Amino acid sequence: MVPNELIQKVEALAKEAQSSFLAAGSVDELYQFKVKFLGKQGSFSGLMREMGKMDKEVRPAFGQLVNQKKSEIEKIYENQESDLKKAAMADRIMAEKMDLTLPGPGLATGHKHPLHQVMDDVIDILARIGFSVRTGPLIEKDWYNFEALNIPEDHPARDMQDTFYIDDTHVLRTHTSPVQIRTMENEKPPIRIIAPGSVFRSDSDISHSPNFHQLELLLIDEVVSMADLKGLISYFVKQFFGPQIKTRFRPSFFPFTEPSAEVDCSCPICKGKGCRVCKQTGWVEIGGSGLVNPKVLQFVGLDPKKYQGCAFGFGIERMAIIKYGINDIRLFNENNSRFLTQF
Ligand code: 2NL
Repeated sequence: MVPNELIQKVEALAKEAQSSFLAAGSVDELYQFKVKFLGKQGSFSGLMREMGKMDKEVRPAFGQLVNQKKSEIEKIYENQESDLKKAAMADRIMAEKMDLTLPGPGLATGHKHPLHQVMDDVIDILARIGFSVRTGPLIEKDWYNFEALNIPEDHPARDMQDTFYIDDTHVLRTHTSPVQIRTMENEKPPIRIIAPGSVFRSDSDISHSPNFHQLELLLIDEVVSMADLKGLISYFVKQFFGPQIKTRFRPSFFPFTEPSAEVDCSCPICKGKGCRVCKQTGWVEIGGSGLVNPKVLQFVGLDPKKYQGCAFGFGIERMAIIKYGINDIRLFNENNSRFLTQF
């Protein structure tokens, strides 16, 4: 028979182990109790070692008792371990749960190149008041680029240093005027068109690019005057730069217009006070204009006694430079996203 006090000792130890296991708040804590009670140097092993000092008759029953209590405690340990592991997993799932309703990180989307924005804006403004877009070839016959525009053989605009020649009779167009010549040849007045597009001149520095963009406007009807031209351009300038921007016309000369006028507007950057963009003058030059030279009408087979016209031409890069205060035309072609994403 096992003495009562030994039985109580085993049961007290079993109780202590059970309540420790059940009190463990985490798997780690539980492992520490496992080592303490069930490990090789633990309390139950200690009881077994004490058997050596016991009477021979007591040993088998005591050993049985300890083993039975130990296996009960091991069961409790296993249940508790599985409960704690489940709870830990449930906590982890909660903590790592994805909120699928949160917005995504967003895709970096591109946008129109600033030159295309300006091009589309100016086309839009003029299309709304009845002008239609016409396009034409980049490689032009000498006739369309020069002759029909009353630019004779010896004119400085035909100089080798300005024009890219393809062969004796073909050039890279130096302006979009050939598109208007072709339109006047092929369509009947009234003509209200704009010719936007790429043009080429052998010139390259901070304010000149060998390939830039232009937009020219042409209006042909039975009665067209400088008043129509000034009204059109003033309206366009206010639409593009803002309602407070003034327009100024200075007498000038172009072979294809008579009379001709240079077009300035009050500086949209400093509102006319004077700044870097307008070189402290308060005014910036945006393009040229005039009434279509009767000689040009004759060249395309329109009767100058019946028809009159006005025209206006400007550079797209120049418009963008003025509107946004850009200081180097070459930035448009560098594809530097730190420049491009500002617009
Ligand atoms: C400028 C000057 C201009 C025109 C373009 C034109 C076209 C035909 C007939 C008459 Cl078909 N004129 N175009 C007229 C005056 C000026 O452009 O400085 N452009 C950047």
